[in-house]
Amino acid sequence: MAKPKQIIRPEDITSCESTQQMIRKARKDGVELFFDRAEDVKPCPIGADSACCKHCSMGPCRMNPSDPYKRVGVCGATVDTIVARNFGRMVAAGTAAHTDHGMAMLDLFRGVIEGTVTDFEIKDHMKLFEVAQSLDIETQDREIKEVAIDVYKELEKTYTQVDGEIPLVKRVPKKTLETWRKEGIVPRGAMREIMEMMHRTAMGVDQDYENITKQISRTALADGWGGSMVSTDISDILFGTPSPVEVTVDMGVLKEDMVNIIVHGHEPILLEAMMISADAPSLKKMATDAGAKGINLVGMCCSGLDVLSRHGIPHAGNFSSTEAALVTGAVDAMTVDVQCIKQDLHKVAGCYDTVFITTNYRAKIEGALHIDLDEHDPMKCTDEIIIKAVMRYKNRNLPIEIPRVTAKGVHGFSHEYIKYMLGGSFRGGYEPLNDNIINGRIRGVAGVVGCTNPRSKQDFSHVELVKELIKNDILVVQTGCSQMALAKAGLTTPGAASMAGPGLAEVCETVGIPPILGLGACVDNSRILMAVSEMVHTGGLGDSIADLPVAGCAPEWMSEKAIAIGQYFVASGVFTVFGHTFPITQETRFQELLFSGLEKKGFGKWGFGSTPEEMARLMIEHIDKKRKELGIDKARERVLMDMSDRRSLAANE
Ligand code: NFS
Ligand code: SF4
Repeated sequence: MAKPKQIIRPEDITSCESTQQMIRKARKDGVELFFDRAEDVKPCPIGADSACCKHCSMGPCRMNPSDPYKRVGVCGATVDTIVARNFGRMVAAGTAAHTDHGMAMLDLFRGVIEGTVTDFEIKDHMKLFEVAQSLDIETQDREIKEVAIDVYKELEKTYTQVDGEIPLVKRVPKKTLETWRKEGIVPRGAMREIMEMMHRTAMGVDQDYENITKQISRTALADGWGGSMVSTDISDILFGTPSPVEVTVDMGVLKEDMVNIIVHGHEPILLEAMMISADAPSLKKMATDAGAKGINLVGMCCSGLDVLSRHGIPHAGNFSSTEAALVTGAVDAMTVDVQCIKQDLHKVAGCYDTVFITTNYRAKIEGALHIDLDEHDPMKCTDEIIIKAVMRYKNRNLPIEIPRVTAKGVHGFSHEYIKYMLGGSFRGGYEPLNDNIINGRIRGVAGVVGCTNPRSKQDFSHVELVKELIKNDILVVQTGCSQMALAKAGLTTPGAASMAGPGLAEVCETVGIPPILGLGACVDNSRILMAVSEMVHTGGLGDSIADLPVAGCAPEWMSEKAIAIGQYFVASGVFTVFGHTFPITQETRFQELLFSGLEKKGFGKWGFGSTPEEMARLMIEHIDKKRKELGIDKARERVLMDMSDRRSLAANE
């Protein structure tokens, strides 16, 4: 007799209360979610260790993960070659995703400059001029349009240049750039690097894992300092650089008496256009005529984070909650563009009569309604989406259950704003941050970013890790689904300083900021690169990014994009820890190179932790090691001593 299937408790699947509630509802409704499939579809143990190759039809060839050097592929490829090639292709895919997204932003920018796109404009002139100056483009006494054309031409090289160095490396700290030049890994143009990565990892080409690793770094750097950074800069120029804004998050942002539209995906243009449509008097009237109180636009995943940072649009949740939001039955339309969109959203939407629409020609879903968003007339698409959503509202006939869970928090930090908030408008700069790191109030800075994954309890590692870090006086910067995990947990408020260590709490209270700063979508990890570069340029903390007391982590990652991000942080000099799984065969020379060899060459390195405590420990140890190398470890001991003296004085008073 078949063993009865074990039912896992929702509270063991996710820390997110609203998602737990919706898992229960889905079970009652007989609707399958990806959490269920994560149980049914066990990961292939050989694939999980990346110990197989299917790059040609002499294979697929499986290695022996428990004795990795016992076997080679039919062509003779060793396990090091195989794992390095697989890793390289993940980086190429992740880089392609971010750079193609950046390319779409550049297309839009070009349309705006040429006047073929008329619904958007250059909104942030100051950012345009700053970007221009960082590229050595003359701005003095020049028209906006002239500068914009030059910025466009220069940034296009990020993609198309076949030789030389991508333009944004002008922002990289000198010593870091020297390390790259020495190693021969300064990216030329993203298209070239991705192409070469794919070529070199094909059957019978590059079969030296160290040489492959150089191209892995070069490709990833074309993402971080290329495609992703272009995407952030252009989005800021067109839609405005974010500044702190209070936002409501979690599934309770859906409203039973409104037309609810969720926008999920990655390119900000869809939600920006939706905002314009949702504001059109005729469409608003259509919604109220249908008996609704209005149109309720809500974001999810990175699209949501973009408009949450810029406009304070409410956010319903991260990657693991996208199906769950549909289970509420309250979503009248869900509209998606590219990346991280599960194919079964279409099916789940069907179970609840939600209109599910794809909008990007690159990303269609079989059977789903496609309404193409053309940047030359974006509202044609978004108006139609709203009309369809209103129709669905009018014909609602299924019971609705919206979790009554919301949290408020402050988001929308940028490296520019960090500069301003620390120094005030007259003496904006990173000196106060560096000073507080040097004097030991702040122990270091950590970037906690990345996805959620049904194979890891949703949000749990993000929240526990960040709590541990701030408790240890480490200032945390965040992006992506991780930022949303902390937002839902209510920790992105200035009040969260009470959970921070005494030094960090003091700084946060003085400046009036949370100890956890949300910087936006995953492409906005480029803001973290800019922030760490500013820390180096400001001085006192070494000459390269690798000298800084900083660390990064993606505790619940799932996407190839996360691997590309991890690698560009490592190549830039940051110790980067991943959680729950890592696509590598243990005890191979490739692993040794990634986890320690790279650091000896002046880069960062990878780390792995299976629990949030272990990840925190690795990060804190690294930060302390860097403090010691900088000779600032004693200052922290003094400051902590002072604080405990002050506290015992206060207690005796
Ligand atoms: Ni980043 Fe954003 Fe989320 Fe992961 Fe996907 S939405 S780009 S890849 S899952 S953080
Ligand atoms: Fe096997 Fe080599 Fe072909 Fe890979 S490239 S499948 S290791 S024969």
